[in-house]
Amino acid sequence: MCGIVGAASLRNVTPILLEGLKRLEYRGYDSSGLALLSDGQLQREREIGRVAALESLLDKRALKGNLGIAHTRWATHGKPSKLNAHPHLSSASVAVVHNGIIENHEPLRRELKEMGYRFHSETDTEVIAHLFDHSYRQASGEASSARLLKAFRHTLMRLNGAYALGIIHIEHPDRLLCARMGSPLVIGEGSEEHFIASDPLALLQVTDSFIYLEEGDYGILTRDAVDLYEMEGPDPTESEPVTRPIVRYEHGDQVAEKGDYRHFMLKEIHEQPQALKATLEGKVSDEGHLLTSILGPEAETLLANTRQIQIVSCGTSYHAGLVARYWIESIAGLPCSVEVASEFRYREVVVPDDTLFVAISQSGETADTLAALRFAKNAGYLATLAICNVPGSSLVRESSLRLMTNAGPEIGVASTKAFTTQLLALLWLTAALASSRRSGPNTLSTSGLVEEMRAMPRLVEQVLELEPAIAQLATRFADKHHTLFLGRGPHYPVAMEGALKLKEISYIHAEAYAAGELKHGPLALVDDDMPVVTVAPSDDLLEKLKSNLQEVRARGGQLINFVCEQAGLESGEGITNLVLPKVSDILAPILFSVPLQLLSYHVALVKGTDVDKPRNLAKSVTVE
Ligand code: HGA
Repeated sequence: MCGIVGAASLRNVTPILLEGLKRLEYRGYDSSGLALLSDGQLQREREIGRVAALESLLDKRALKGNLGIAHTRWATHGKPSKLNAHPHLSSASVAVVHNGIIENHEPLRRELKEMGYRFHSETDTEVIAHLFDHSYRQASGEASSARLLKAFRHTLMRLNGAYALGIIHIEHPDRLLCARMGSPLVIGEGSEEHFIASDPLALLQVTDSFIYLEEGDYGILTRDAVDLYEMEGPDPTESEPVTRPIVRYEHGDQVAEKGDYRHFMLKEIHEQPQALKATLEGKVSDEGHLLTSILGPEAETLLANTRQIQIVSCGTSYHAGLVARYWIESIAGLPCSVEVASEFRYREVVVPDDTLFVAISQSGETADTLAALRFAKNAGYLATLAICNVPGSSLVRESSLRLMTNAGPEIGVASTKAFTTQLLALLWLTAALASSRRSGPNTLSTSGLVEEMRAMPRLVEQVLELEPAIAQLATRFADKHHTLFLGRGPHYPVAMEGALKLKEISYIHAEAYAAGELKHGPLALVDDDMPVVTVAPSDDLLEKLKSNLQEVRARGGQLINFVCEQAGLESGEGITNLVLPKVSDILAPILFSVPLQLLSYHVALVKGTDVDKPRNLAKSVTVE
C-alpha cells in the first residue's frame, strides 16, 4: 500500500516519477503527488484521485527538475484529500513521501506544535517533515552530506512504527534521502542516475539493477553514489557505509499491460493456465520426480524431520492455507494449523517440536505476514518457508526456505492467479512432505499426483470456456445485497475465497459457511432474495452437501451450484447448475476457484464498480 518513487538524475525526472506512479497505482489510488527541486526552488503538485488526475494537472503546469520524489496514497491517517496527499512539506525546505504508519505521531505532533510548527494535514507523515526540518536546523554546519545524515538519523531515532521514506531538502539539489523500517523500498541503479521505489516494477522502464534495502537501512543517493548505513550501527559520521548486493531483476520488463482485456483482473483470470504451468516449471523433473532442492539448502532433511506444519497468511493467501490443511493432513499425514497473521503475531504461541513455519504472501511484503515470519525465526520453529510470487521480496529474502509461484505480476487488487498458483505450490509442498516421509494415509503415488498437477492448466482452460454462461448468471445479482457461499471439506475455504472476491469488487455482502453449519444459524437469512452459491464437486461429501441444498431450496433460496459432470444434480426451478469438467478430488479446489472468480468479475461489471481498483482497498498490504 502507498507507492513511493524518487529519482536523482541529470535529466528531467518528472516523466520517470509519473510512469513509476502509474506502475505503483495498484498500491494505492486515493490521491497522488510529487515534489521536485529545480533552480533552488521546491515545487509540489498534488491531486485527489488517480494518477491520471495528477498527470492532467502537470500537463497544465509542467514541473521540471533533476531531483524529485512522488507518491500514490492509500490513506491510513486522515481522509483521502488533497491536503493529506503526499509529499508533505516543512518550512518550504523539506519534502517527504512515506509508506507506513508512525505510531507515536500524536506526542510528536504536540511537541512540534509547541516548537511553533504548523500542521496542514491530518496525516501521521507530516510529523516526519517537521521533525526532520527541526533536526536539520539543530545539526549545525554547512549544507553537507554529514549534516543531512546526522539530522536524518536523529529523526529516524524518534519514530516508532513502520516506514519507507523518500526525502529531499532545498539546500541539497542533488541528494535524495531514503530509509526502510517495516515497509519495502528498493534502490534502482541507472547510468549516472539513481532511483528509489516501493517495488522494482515501478522502475523497470529505467533500470533492471536493484539494491534491496534491509530493515533499518537509511542513506543518501546522488546521481553517482549510494551511501547506506544501519540504524543499529554507529553514527554515520564515524563509520563507513554498509555494502548491499546489486541484484539484477530476473523477469525483464514485466509491467503488465491490459492488452485486449478490459481489466487486469480478467486478463489475470485468463492467464491462469500459463501461470499454473510456470509454477510447476523447475519443480518436477521430466520423469515426474519432485525437485525438493529448489526450496533451499538442507530442504530434504528438513522436510523429512517435519512433524507438524504452521501456516500463517492473510486474506486470499489465508484461504490457500486453509485448503492446504486438508491436503497436508490427508495426503502427508501431518497435523497442520492455519492462522491469519494479524492474530498469530500477537498471540502467546506454543511451538510444538519439529514444526515447519510456512508464510504465504503474493507480494512478500504483507506487513502482518512479515511480522509473523520475523517472530517465527526466533520462536523455535524447525525452519521457515515462504510461498511467494515476488523473487526479491522481504518474505523470500528473510525465510530459510522458499517456494516461488511464478505467476507473473498481479495488478488487479482482487487476487486470482496468485491464489490458484499458491494452491498448486501448496499441493507440490504436500507431495514433497509425503514423499520425504514415505508414508501417509493416502496411497496416491507422487507420480500420479504430478500427472494430475500437469493436467491442471488444460482443465482450467476448459473452465474458462464457461465464461459466457457465468456472465449470464451474473445479471441475477444486479439488485442483490447479500449472498451465501457454501462448501464442504477443502471447498469450504474455496467458498470463503469466492465470497471474498464478490465482497471486494462488487460490494455485495457475501458470507461463506461450511454447508453443515447452515442449520446452526445462517439458514434464517435464506429467502428468495438471497442467492446461495455452492461449490459442489463430486467428492465424498457430495451426498451430505445435497441434503444441505435441499434445506436451502425448501426455504425458497435460489441455488447456483458449481458441479462436476457426474454430480447427478438436476437443474430446475430455483436451481441452476454450472457443470465443470471431471477432475480428481485432490485437484478440485483449484479448478472450482476459477468459476467463482469469473462470477465475481461479471457481477462487478453488472454493478459498474471499478474492478481493478475497488474502493477502500489496495494491493500489497504493507501496513498492519
Ligand atoms: N500513514 C500515511 C501513509 C499511508 C500508507 O503507507 N498506506 O499504505 C498516510 O496515511 O498518509
